Amino acid sequence: MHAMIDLRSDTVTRPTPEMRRAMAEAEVGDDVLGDDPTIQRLEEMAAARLGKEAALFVPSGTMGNNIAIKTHTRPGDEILLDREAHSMCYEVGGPAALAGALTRQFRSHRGVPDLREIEESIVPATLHAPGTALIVLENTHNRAGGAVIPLSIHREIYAMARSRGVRVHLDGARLFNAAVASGHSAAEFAAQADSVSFCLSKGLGCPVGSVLCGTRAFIEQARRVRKLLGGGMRQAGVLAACGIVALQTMVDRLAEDHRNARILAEGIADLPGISLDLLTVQTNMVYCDTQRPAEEIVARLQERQVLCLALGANRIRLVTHHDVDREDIERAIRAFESALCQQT
Ligand code: TLP
Repeated sequence: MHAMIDLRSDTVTRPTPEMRRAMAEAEVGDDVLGDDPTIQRLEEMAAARLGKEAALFVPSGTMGNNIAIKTHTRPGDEILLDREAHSMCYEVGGPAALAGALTRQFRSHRGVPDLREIEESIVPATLHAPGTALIVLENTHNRAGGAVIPLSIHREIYAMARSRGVRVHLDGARLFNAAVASGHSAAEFAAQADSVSFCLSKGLGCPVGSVLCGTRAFIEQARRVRKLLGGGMRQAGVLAACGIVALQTMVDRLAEDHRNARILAEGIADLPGISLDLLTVQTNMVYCDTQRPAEEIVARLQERQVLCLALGANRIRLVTHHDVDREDIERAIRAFESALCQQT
């Protein structure tokens, strides 16, 4: 049980005691010079886990996506992505600002893209048209409520993209949530992607870091782009050490976060003034719409020791993670009941 129940994001998790020990004991070196054995170990583990040749430790999921987009494209190329994708909504225009990429957007239904719409949006390069170089997928899909894109859809899109000569980057910030929820491995989801990034600093509990994976040639190029963006880190083995612990100990327990999200969603779905589509609650996120302004409900919940985010005028997001337990979830449900009953 925690004094403040922080459901703003799974990014708020703090390192476990085992991670702190691993940090203290990590063997380190200058990674820009290729000398950090702990980073190298993490990169090898991550590449193996995702079935890729090589991997690159990067400071954040945002940088992982931007490095991937910049490495796969040339300025002016088109990239195709969901209009609700993290790269589109929350990365400060990175694809345009850093890669000079033109973004063409598609719609998805509960996070699941439509193969035909994507295929029809592909533009071949001509004298006039820039041409589509890259498709960006996201799994789990954040703004679709942490929804899992089914493996079959990934496979269809990879096959179609390959046949059209277009590459695919998978923003797998929460790929292990998708894996645990679906019963398929992260490697299966990543199998034919040209690159995939996943975050250590979300449900896996690390303080910092993401890993970008792909072919050896891609990672070699990506390493240069990381340097360009100022993401080359020196004795960052202290951080990579947490990543190793995370991959060893924090993946399977994500199922507990998913159970807690479901309990929370079911607990608040029928409250007056709340509308919630339980079908969207597939992993560790709960999005709901509020009759009253979201900011007002967020403030009322804060008075009751529950933190969450207003992600729209009438939209609230709650995210479960390692640092909230079942008891916290029960308290959060009671806080919701009382916040919604409060007279204005
Ligand atoms: N998402 C954050 C916020 O930026 C919204 C959160 O709290 O959920 N891809 C996806 C799908 C993400 O959800 C995020 C973070 C990122 C990439 C970026 O990761 P960081 O925060 O490490 O740059």
